[in-house]
Amino acid sequence: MAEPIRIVVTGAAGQIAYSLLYMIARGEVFGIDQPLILHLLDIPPMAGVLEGVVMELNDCALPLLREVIPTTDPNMGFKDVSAAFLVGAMPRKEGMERKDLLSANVKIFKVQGQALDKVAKKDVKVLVVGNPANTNAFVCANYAPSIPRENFSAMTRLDQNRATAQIALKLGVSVSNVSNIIIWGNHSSTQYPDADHGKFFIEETQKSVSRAINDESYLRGAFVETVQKRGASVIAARKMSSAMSAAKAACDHMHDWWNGTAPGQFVSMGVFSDGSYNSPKNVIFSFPVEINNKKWKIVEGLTLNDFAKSKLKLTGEELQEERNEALSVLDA
Ligand code: NAX
Repeated sequence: MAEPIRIVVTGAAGQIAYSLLYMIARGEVFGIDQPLILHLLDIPPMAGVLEGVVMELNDCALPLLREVIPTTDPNMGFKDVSAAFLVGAMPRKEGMERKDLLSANVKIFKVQGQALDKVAKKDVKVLVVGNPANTNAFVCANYAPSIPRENFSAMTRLDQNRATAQIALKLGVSVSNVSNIIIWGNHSSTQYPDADHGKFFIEETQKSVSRAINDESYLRGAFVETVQKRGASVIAARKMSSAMSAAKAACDHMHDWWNGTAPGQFVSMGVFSDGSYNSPKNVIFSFPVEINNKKWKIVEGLTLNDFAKSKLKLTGEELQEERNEALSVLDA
């Protein structure tokens, strides 16, 4: 069997991590032949809760799990890790302004970027889940100059999964038959879920999603809104934010990054923008990507209509604003 690799999950005492740790430790991301050492990072007030999580992971008796290391020290949490799930973040509290939330998180992701830079493996793959995910990933990468920028990403896979599930429901097919639904831009309500390039299989024939649905008002209206507001709908119903689905999406994101995408299929990831599709450069923007040998590449050459272009512009502007606010906090 292979040598164990070290994986860190931050926010390890929180609700997403509670599902995520189990999925990772079962082998759903790095494979059923890959032994793991899990690092669980949280903040000092959560040290006791972390102990309980460690007990439960041990009690799962998972064959791949060689060791669990709970810690509240980023330098220990990120030591020699090959992959990092950055889930922990400052939650928005009642009466808190968006600016205050951004400012608190910018500071967290600066510290974590510095620790990654110092002690993680140089080829570490970093997935930021904690919100504002895109801007947090931007900050983290900027404080880890010795790690390539393309190793930092933000999660829009939950949005992609939500969008794919909506399309599958609409078409009355299994979700596994639908692919190439795209999330563009920010993981926020300005994101643009785009089914125009989607494909699905029915009776072993590949078809176009938009041609089969043939309802522009749905694809530009209810579909987009349902996906954009899905997080809020889950909170309204569950009185807690998405956790199981967020954990599954984090696994999907890292799984595809680690193992690659199937020929002709793409997935959405927040990655450093090179200006493709007229997006602003130097922000973490969600694009359709293809992955080979653990390297992602933005899918080029897709045709965007004017509606899509206007949506990309809006979400790009929001990301530039967030980045500039983050930089002003860091400069202060
Ligand atoms: P919880 O509040 O249950 O858990 C967060 C955990 O992070 C807590 O245990 C907290 O102590 C810890 N934490 C805070 N600061 C930390 C630090 N500096 N270092 C290490 N740990 C720290 O939140 P949960 O529901 O698990 O959500 C986690 C984050 O995911 C939130 O920011 C949330 O907004 C974000 N989400 C992002 C999604 C995405 O698609 N990108 C979807 C789901 C989720 O809303």
